[in-house]
Amino acid sequence: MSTVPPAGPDYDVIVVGAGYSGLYLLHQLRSRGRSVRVLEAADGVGGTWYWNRYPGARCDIESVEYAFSFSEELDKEWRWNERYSAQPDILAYLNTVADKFDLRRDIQVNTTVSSAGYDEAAHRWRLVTQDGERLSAQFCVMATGCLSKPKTPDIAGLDSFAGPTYYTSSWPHEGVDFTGQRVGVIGTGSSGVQAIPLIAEQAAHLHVFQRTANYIVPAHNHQLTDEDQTQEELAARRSNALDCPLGVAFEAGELNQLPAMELTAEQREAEFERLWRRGGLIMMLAFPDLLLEGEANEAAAAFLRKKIKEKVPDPAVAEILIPKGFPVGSKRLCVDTNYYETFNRDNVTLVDLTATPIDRVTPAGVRTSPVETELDALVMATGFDAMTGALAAIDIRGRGGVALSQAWAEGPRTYLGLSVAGFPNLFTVTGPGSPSVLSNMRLSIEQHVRWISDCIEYLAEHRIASIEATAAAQESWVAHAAEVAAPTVYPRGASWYTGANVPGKARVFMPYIGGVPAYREACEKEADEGYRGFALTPA
Ligand code: FAD
Ligand code: N01
Repeated sequence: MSTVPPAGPDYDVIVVGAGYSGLYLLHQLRSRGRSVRVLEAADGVGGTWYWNRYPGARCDIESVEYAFSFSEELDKEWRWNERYSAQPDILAYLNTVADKFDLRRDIQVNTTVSSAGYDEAAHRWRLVTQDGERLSAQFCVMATGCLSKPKTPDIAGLDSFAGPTYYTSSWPHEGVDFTGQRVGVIGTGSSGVQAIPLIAEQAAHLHVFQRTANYIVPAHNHQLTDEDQTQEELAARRSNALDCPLGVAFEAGELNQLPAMELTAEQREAEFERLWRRGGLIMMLAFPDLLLEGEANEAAAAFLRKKIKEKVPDPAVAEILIPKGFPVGSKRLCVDTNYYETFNRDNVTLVDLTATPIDRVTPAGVRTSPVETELDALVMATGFDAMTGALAAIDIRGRGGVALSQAWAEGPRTYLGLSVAGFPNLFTVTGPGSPSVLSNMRLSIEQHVRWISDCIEYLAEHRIASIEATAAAQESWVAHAAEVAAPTVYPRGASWYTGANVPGKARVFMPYIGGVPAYREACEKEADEGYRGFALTPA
């Protein structure tokens, strides 16, 4: 019996975050008899889909594959309207999930966790919220999201702008009407690429401030019918997705298996064209060697450059839109609807920040050397402190009071992206070191939630008080993850995958590139063999 009195209400598990991960964790853990409290900073559920309400926000994993797979009843009750659903539909879906499985009664919204410390004697996590509320639990699961902590852009004078500044990552719920306004958008990653075409349709004039041109493929979004989402179709897709490195469904024979250079130039072109017409992220899998640095990757880059020139007749504008200096895929591929066509409009100006960098934001607008662009509104599509940002924002202390930020000073180190040595009874969902953002996140979230729930059940059955990744297992996993990433293009780009978008952040390629099937096998082996990579302390 512990001598440390529980601080505040005590649970089996506290989950931080109520997006896809937090919702499914609550459902799983509660149905296995655990007492669970979910703490969420927002005033509603949905995570990513609660916050990112900018015009054009939608998924780029097909809706039917982005939907939870755990309930046939839910499948039957919900219908997706589009191949790639818009944010309001996905948020409505997640709210339906919360209602259908009666989740809200255990979710505490408007609650930001500011610290979490491990009480070694009691084997419990003690959490404190921004409002000073204290709660404790045997296990703490961080379902805080990989793309949930907006990055603070390093642009001088940002606060001095006289007009409104909107962040795509925390867009006003009531929407924004840009009619008649001169609008500036800074940022041309996935968020900017989705928002820019729609803002251009509304604004009097749109100025797009581009620092890096991205590789972009078309969505070819379209309406879905009931036949697209029968139970048989969903089952087939889910089963196919399990075998795909990215966790997305391809039918047998749909993907070419030959290295790019074993085909003639015409055959390669035809293959790229086929996937371009299909639309979406499948372009990344056109050739098995595409994501290795070399000729295959350069062939893909050449194909995408050609497409830009076809879509944008003004050669000077097309040249600015052509990505330079990094391989295809090393920064996340964007998926668009009407992005390039937007730059053919008379009311859109593309500002090349590599030629004229932003000097500062002024009360009147944005000054790039040597001109000042006057604006009525500014939109920041400047991205996230990805994968570690939301965790770093919480003062997390493990054994001996060691801070997670200290343990990760040189980049995140985890065992399987699920657990950190020195931080017993703490789990991370889709953490660094797991396929996470390189996969269909819904699939990877479900896999993690089941693994964590199984593990917690095992510990209860075997009367184990604490579980902690061993330093040896962690180091071996970190080394393996680095080894599989090394020959790929991923570590090369100055991307958020590597922390390069946040000044001062350690440069480490964070997700696991070994693929969903190999990763799942490693997790299953760990559980099947009784958690040999972990130290277990009996109660
Ligand atoms: P999140 O949805 O990020 O939820 C985390 C929650 O934790 C948030 O609600 C946050 O408020 C809360 N939180 C964080 N810190 C604290 C704290 N200290 N205290 C309390 N609460 C806290 N992935 C795909 O696979 N396919 C897609 O098409 C896709 N599209 C995307 C589009 C956008 C615009 C973005 C930004 C991401 C997209 N992603 C996509 C990735 C997406 O983040 C995941 O698919 C998924 O939604 C993540 O769910 P989650 O529950 O793990 O995290
Ligand atoms: O963020 P980003 P995002 N001055 O980091 C620029 C997911 N997602 O929100 O590349 C000028 O990709 C920055 O320029 P640079 C998806 O995983 C999915 O768009 O650093 N510019 C870049 O252009 C995605 O990858 C969807 O040179 C500055 C942009 O801002 C991830 O979320 C939709 C700057 C940031 O791009 C993040 O996407 C949306 C500065 N100081 C998001 N600072 C789907 O389609 C930054 N930039 C499903």
